[in-house]
Amino acid sequence: MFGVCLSQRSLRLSLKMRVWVIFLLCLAGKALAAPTEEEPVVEETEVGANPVQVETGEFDEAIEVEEELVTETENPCLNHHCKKGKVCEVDDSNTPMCVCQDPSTCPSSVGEFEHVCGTDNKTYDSSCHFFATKCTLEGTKKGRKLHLDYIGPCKYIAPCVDSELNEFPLRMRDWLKNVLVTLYERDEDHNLLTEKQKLRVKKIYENEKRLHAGDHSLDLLAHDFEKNYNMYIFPVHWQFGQLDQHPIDGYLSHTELAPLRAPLIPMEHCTTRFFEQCDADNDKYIALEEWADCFGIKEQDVDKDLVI
Ligand SMILES: *[C@@H]1O[C@H](CO)[C@@H](O)[C@H](O)[C@H]1NC(C)=O
Ligand SMILES: [Ca+2]
Ligand SMILES: [Ca+2]
Repeated sequence: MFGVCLSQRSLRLSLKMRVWVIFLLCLAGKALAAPTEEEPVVEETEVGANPVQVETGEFDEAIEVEEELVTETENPCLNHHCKKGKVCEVDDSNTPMCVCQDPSTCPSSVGEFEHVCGTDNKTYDSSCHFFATKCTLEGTKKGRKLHLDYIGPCKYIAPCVDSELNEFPLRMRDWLKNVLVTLYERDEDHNLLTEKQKLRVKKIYENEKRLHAGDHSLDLLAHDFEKNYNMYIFPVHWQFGQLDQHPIDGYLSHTELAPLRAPLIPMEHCTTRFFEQCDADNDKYIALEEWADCFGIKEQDVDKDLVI
């Protein structure tokens, strides 16, 4: 996706003002060094990169990779891609096919940060172990219901009460805006943003009234949203566009939302509830209109053309 590595620091989304270090992520490579609770990797910016840019492929369990047949003589598996949890094997007639990966063949995890928690509230050693296990349940009801819930070992997640639920979008919006500004600042020729996007962010970046990144109180965040409402419209749309990829249809599925949800849940215990209530009509998809509404964007400001 992007040809750069973004190392990132504190995503100050947490309720208790804890500083959460997120990832040192290399988007070009497949490295996902994950959250630790130690003090962070020193970084020049305050803002975290967007978890959405964390290797999106990590979560696209439901995305079927086409099992293309390639006329390779030597190794038919060479160009035969399988979706997560499967590996390629050749049958008697040398035809490649995707079969469930044996979890014991997954690289062993080097630390807790590689663990993932499934919706069955079971901890898996790594996402490889998770998807391999899910594959073995394919076709069963249990398999259909099993998703990767979040990154890290399963833990107790406190219930999200109403007052906390209302705080979530305040921090999230602020954070999205800051992520965009950071991408803009760093984007000389890295193509982190398209030209169109850059123009949009430039307006925010150059606005003197902009609330700069920092540890702001919820009151200030709320006040800023009222005062500088227009600055938040694009970031909310942009995030939607980042997620709406498989397919690009104006709706977010559970799987499309996963790259944002999965790293966020262990830090923000209202994540699950927030995105559940975003799906106002309960059809299991979050439409752009629902998404915008969730983040306090007025109906008349929802604009498909901003999702670019
Ligand atoms: C999930 O597992 C964790 C750790 O084993 C436990 O503390 C937590 O209470 C469980 N959550 C639920 C909803 O059962
Ligand atoms: Ca979609
Ligand atoms: Ca919906």
